[in-house]
Amino acid sequence: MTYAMIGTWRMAYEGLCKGMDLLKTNGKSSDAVEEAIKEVEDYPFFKSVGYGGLPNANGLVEMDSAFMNGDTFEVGAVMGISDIKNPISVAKRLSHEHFNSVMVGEGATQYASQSGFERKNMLTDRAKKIWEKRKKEIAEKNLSPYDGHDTVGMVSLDQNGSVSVGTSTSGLFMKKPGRTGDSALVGDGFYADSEVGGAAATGLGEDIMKGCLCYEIVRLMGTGLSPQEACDQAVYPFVEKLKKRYGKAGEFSLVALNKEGQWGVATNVEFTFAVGTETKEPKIYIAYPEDSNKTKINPITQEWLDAYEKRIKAPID
Ligand code: SD4
Repeated sequence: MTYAMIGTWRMAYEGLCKGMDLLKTNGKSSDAVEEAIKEVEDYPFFKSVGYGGLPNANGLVEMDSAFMNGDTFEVGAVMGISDIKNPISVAKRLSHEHFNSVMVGEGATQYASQSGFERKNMLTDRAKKIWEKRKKEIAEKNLSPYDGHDTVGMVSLDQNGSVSVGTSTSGLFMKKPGRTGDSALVGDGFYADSEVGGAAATGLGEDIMKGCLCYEIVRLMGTGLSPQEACDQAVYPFVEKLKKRYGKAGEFSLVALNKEGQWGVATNVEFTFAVGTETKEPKIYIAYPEDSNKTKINPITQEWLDAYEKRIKAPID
């Protein structure tokens, strides 16, 4: 059996490489997802996931994370958890519970610390500075606060044919305390069925959840569509439908992987992602929406990567 892994955004890459190393040596897809996402959560310069994630409107880093095992349909999720180093590990542990497997807010944080998960102040000085600066700009220039948001989502297939998916995010920048998006809602921000494949989402959760997009992609793959066909068919017509009936559509990007290790992506904005398969080393790509409901995908350029590195580490004045 083959193995493969796909993750949202450029930030997925280093974690995905670790996950692929596990898969190569016959590791489990569930462990690959957890290891990969922990790597992203621990890196302080990604300002939308884990340590270094931007805080909510009150200055608190509230995180959402979920895990799903595609063999058993076990789902675990936390929403609005704070001061915990690796929310993905909490979500994965919760997935083993039949009851109390999805937890929110203080209860989630309390559960995690009582269960021995490492506590950590997730607000870095850098994230605090960005937050303060942005708050000032919003007040002075009447800007919309809701940008600077990216979820890491990983889908992985192991050599035993098991598919797992995980997500982790600090959610929308300047979100109201208590707000949650799609990332920890099963079927919206993630879904996995080992007989078919899995999918994960990033973007404006309030709109992604209107289409249950990850479930829809997996359902379409189950009818025989390739991951790319399923992504295209689930996402682009829904964006159009939303524009027509709701008047607008936020930014969405979705990734999918099937049980053969084939993958696909759909997005209505410029979107980077990382993917590795048994035959192709992990690599970063960039995707764009094209006319006629299709996705255009190119390998990332070194120039893009250099500019990105500079941007995420730029001093905050
Ligand atoms: C949310 N989907 O909280 C997340 C945020 C995100 O790219 O992924 N933005 O709605």
